[in-house]
Amino acid sequence: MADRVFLAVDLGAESGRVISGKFDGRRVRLDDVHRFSNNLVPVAGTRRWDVLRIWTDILDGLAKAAQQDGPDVASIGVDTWGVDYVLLNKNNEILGQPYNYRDPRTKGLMDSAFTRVPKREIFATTGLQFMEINTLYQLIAMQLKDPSLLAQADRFLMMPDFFHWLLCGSRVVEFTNATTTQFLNATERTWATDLLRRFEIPTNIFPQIVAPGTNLGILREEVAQRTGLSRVPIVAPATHDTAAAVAAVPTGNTGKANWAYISSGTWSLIGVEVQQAVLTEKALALNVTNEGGVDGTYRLLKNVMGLWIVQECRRSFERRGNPLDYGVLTKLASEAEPFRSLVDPNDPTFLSPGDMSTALQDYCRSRKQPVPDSEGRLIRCALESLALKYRQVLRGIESLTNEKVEVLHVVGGGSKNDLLNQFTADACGIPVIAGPTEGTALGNVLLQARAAGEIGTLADLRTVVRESSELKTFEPKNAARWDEAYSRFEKL
Ligand code: LFR
Repeated sequence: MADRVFLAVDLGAESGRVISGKFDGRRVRLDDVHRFSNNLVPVAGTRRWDVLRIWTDILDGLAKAAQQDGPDVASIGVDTWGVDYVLLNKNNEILGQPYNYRDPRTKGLMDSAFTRVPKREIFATTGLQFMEINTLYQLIAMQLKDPSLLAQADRFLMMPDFFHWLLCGSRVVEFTNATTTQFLNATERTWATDLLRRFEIPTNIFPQIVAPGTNLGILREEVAQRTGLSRVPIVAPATHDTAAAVAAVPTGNTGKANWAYISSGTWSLIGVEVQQAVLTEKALALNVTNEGGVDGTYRLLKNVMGLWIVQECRRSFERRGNPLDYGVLTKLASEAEPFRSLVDPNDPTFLSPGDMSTALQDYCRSRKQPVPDSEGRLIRCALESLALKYRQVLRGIESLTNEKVEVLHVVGGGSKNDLLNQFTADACGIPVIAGPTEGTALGNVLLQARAAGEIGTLADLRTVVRESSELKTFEPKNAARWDEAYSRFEKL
């Protein structure tokens, strides 16, 4: 029998892909069928996503997949980043041009929101970390700026749900991405309608929430015709990329029970898997988050600014006429002097600065540190600072769970960065297991395979990932130097 093919549409804040996952019952092989860029689009002082361009690329990708694997395609599922949404009116018109979460309209809004509903109450209900990008503040901003759009809205869909709607007409929201909104009740796992009402956000626009693995419908006739695919099922994976990536953490054979993960890409999502959301005062004080995962699990984690800092530095260099690829940048960083200047990667100035290298330099200057004045120095500063931040977050999470993390799995594109992996092992003082680089896509594909009855438990799914991936281990070194750097970092 031919392998069954599950198509994953994996959309990131930098690029999107259509990937075919061929599953033989034991191992899965991924093929990039179509890759396209996806960047925020500046529109008259705002920042948007060009969702129709993304959709066109998805269609092109599906058409290529039809040519390669047509008859074997078993289902299609979409995952994306969190927090962003699309509104439809009752006639299915898209309302407004969907916003990118780095749009400045939510700047400063959190504090005024807390005067209406105290921060502590929002956390006790939703368990979500406070970030300006959260959907809650995006909707509050919309309500302030142009209430007419929300008034016309009939349906709120998260980004992956919107593409599922385009594929099959479903108008539901999948659970994992819904948990990134900061208006999902983490205990009841339903929309936090009381909270929404207190912010005067209409509650009738929020649809049914479905679990990862739900069959959403059949590929629309016109899409089947245009792509050459047959009318295959559309299946929600874990639609939040981080949820899919963590489902695909290759745990199980290290002999170490207490593992943590970093889903490393534009963001670094670092944390542990728990069975229930941790909604304590201490969790609030540490500003950690509880995001929904597969099989009722939660991810207790924190967002760290991640490789966004490096990506944006690269754009700064390019603008200055010095285009360098990531390999070269990492090499320059490896040759630069260690621990020369350190930053807190989560400083709000790094969320969307006009120019990242200037932002890093200003930060160092204002804290009387040597100013990183070359490409190598800037990237070294970013990578060492990320590793130190990981240590800080892990310590915080250990203090919440009372369990010492013994091994750290790094999954996602960022796990290709050997230098950062070594820094991470060194800073955290535990082994780092890097890979798979395709965590999210594997999670997406295998959750579809599971919905098709091909895989049993989450542990079985993780065994498939292990069998299908090349992993690389980094042992910690240079403890004393990193301890010293960490005490400097903590004082920033
Ligand atoms: C990672 C991610 C994070 C989320 C951020 C913004 O791609 O999904 O989990 O906090 O993007 O949506």
